Amino acid sequence: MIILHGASASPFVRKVLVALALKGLPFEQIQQIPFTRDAVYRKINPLEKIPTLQDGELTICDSTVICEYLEDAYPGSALYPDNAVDKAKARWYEELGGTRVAELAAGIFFQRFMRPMVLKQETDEELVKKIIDKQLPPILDYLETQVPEKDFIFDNFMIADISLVSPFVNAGYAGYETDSTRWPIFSSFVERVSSYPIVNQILAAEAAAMGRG
Ligand SMILES: N[C@@H](CCC(=O)N[C@@H](CS)C(=O)NCC(=O)O)C(=O)O
Repeated sequence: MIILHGASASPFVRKVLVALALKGLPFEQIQQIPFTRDAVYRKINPLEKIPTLQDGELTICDSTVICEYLEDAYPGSALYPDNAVDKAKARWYEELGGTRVAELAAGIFFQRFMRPMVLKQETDEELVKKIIDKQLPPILDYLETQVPEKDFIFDNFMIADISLVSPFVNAGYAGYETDSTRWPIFSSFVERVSSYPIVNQILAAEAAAMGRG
C-alpha cells in the first residue's frame, strides 16, 4: 500500500494527491503538518518538508520526484507528455510552480494562515502587500502568456496544470484572488483547473477537513 505523508492543504501534497487520483492508485494518507520539528518524521525526510511517499521498500521525498516515480511505476493516465519538447515544457512549469510561484502565492497563505495558526507568529502584512503588489504581477504577466484560453496546457489535464494552479488555491484560502481584468486568461485557467473533476473532489475533501465545507 502506498503511504503519503503530508497535510492535504500543502500545494505540494495536493499535486501528489492529484497524481495518485489520475493514476487511480489506492493509498493511505498521514496528515503530517510541516514546521513541527517532528523527530520521527525527520527519519524519513531529512529536509522535514512534506510530502514524502512510501511504496513498499521505497521512501522518497519531494513532490516532483514522487510524481515522476508514479509516472514511471504505474499505468493509468499520463502525468507528463511523452514528446521531448512538451515534456521539457511540463518540467519547466512544474519547476516554476514549485519554486517562485509557490514562494509567492503560497507565501501569502504561509503568512496569513500558517504563521498565526500553526507557528503562533504574527502575519507580516507588509510582506504580503509586497508579494501582491510587486512580486506576483510580473510572474502573472508571464503566466498569462503561457497558459491556454481553453482546456489545459497539453492535450489532457496533467501535472503541469496543477503545478501552476496549486499555490493559487492556497492564496485563495488566504483571501487572494488573481485580478481577472488584468490577467483574464490565467484567472480562467485557475478556475478551470480547480473545477476539473479530480481536482474539485480533492479540494472539496480538503475544504471539509479545514472546516470550510
Ligand atoms: N520541493 C519540495 C517543497 C516541499 C515544501 O516546501 N513543503 C512545505 C509545505 S507546503 C514544507 O514542508 N515546509 C516545511 C519547511 O520548509 O520546513 C516539494 O516539491 O515537495
